[in-house]
Formats: sequence, structure tokens, C-alpha cells
Amino acid sequence: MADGIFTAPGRVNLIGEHTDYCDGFVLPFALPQRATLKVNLRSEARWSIASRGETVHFDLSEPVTGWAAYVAAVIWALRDAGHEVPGADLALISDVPVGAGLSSSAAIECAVLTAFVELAGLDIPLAQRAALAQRAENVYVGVPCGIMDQAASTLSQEGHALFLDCRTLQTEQIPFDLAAQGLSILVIDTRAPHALVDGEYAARRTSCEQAAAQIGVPALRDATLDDLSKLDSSLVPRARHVITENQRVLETVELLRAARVREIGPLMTASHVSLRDDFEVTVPELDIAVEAALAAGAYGARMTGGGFGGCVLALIDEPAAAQVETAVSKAFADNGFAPPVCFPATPGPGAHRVA
Ligand code: GAF
Repeated sequence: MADGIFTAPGRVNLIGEHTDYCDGFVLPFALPQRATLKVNLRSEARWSIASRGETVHFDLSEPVTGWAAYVAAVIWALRDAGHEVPGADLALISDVPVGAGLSSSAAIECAVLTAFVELAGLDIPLAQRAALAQRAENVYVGVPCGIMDQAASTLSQEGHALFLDCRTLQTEQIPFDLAAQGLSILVIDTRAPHALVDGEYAARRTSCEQAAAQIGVPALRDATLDDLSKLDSSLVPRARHVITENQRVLETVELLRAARVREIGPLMTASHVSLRDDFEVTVPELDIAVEAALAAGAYGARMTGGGFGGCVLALIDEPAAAQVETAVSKAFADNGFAPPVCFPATPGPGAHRVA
């Protein structure tokens, strides 16, 4: 008998890309795909994590690297914040696609965090848990991500998109019932390799911080389009993306509150164009998937996540899924790309105890 079984989801982001580390707005939702963790407590402060036939043992006296670092990072962050973390043997299974920009690593972090918070009886509010998991990834793993992925995995609710203010960590659960309107979000995994660690992500983040400093505001969240005239020319497109993207999130939330779901399509597509032309984080696979989905009748389409590979979301009439998938597959074949993998995304629950 395990001491507990815990689960935490991957995510897609409906809109609000590269805004989280600018204190801006994001609108992700949890995927049904998730990381699930079986926990057996032990008496001494040592841990093991087993997954896919490999077991890694650690006691945090030496740095843990590779995939097990996401587990060790959370235990490190909890202890660094002054919490007692019991030793444990952990077994992990996950069906969140790895390397697809769907937050497979945040799902692991948030499953581990939920397990130890529950089993050690820690009183850590949900938003603080997300911040703690982000710190684990920033400091221990060394990826300078924002808070969106960990917040989505922790705070999401079934049937809702999570409207998150990344400055205040205030949230609003936005009902997102696509089926009721005959709609679907199709995830198109381009399978173009995606890596945040390769310096491009960090470079974008640095540009945004430089732009905020030149304008004289704490973060680009506080800037307006009029401020662009204060910037070195190389920073103008980067800042313009963040300023306009925050606005698009607010407009998307307004439309969803009014249940005008189809009308968010053009905002999704405008987000992609901004990420392609101003923020320059797309790759040909992402651009071609968006173009093909739109040509096949999607209301809107955009890359989701950090970019440089990964997935596209297309808002479509539910019966059009096969037609859109065929169109994207044909465009990929015409361009010599490997076939994409497509699946519908419905908003699932955030991290929780299963047993
Ligand atoms: C990645 C990061 F981990 C997030 O924090 C966010 O910045 C995203 O890229 C871009 O919106 O998923």
C-alpha cells in the first residue's frame, strides 16, 4: 500500500505568451495528460525516484542532474523555504509528451510538490506552491522560466481556463466549455524539437528586462505603445509583442466572459503573428501549421508555450478536426517535415491527491 498517489497536469496556453516574466497576464488551461506519482515514505532523509525502468537515488548532498533534477529541485526548494520534507521512494508515470512545450517538467514538479505538501501536512496556499515550484526550476534546474506553467498545473480547474495576473498572482477561473458551442481546441504537436535551455529563452527575457529599464518601469506590464519611442531600435519589436500580447489576453478574457468563444480566433492568430514577427520565437513548422489550420477553416491558431518548436493550438468547429489534421499533415509532407501528432485539448483539473 502506497502512502499516497498524486497527480499534476501538463498545460496549453490559450493566449499570453512570454508575458509571465514581464509581470503580465496569461490564460492557460490544464491538459488531461498528467504526471502521476506513487509515494512510499521512509524514515531517513533520502529519496529515490523510479520512472521508465530507471531509478535515481539521492540525498541532496550532491547535485542531481537529468530528468530526476525536477524531483530533487522541489524537495530542495521546500527545504530551502524551511519545511521538513520526509524521505520517500517515488514512482512516476507521465503521459505528458516530453519536449513538446506542454510543460511535462512542471507537471512532475507540481506532482512532487503536492505529494510532500499533503504528506508532511504543510500549510502552503496554492499560489505560493506555484511560486515555490518556479523557484525550484529557476534556481536548482537553472531554467529562467516564468510562473505560468507551474501556476497552470497547480491552480487549474476542470472546464475552465486560468486567467492569471503574474504580478499579483490573482486568478479568475474562466468557464471554457468548448463542447457546448460545438467547438474544439486541436493541439498540433509539430514534433520540431523544443528546448528552453538553449539560451534563446533567456535572451528574450533579458531583452524584456532591458526594455523595461530603458522605459523606466518595473516591468513591461507597466509600459504602453507610446513608450516604444524611448527604446533602442532592437528592443522595439520585443517590447511591442509583450505590450500588445497583454492587451490580447484582456480582450480574450472579455470575450470568454461573454461566451463569445469563436471571436477569440483572430486574437489567437494575431498573437502568433506577433510571436513570429516581433518576438521571433517561431520556427517554420509552427508557422506552416498555423497557416494550414487557418486555410482549413480554423477560427484562429497560434503556437503555445515558449516556442522554438513545440505545439500549435487551433480553434475549430469540432467536426472539422479530421479536415484540419489532414490539411496540416499534407502541408508538413509538402515541406519535408515529419508528420505532426494531433489531439483535442479539454480543460482538466489541477494537481491533486488521487488516493
Ligand atoms: C515557457 C516558460 F516556462 C513559461 O514561464 C512562459 O514564459 C512560456 O514559455 C512563454 O509564455 O513555457
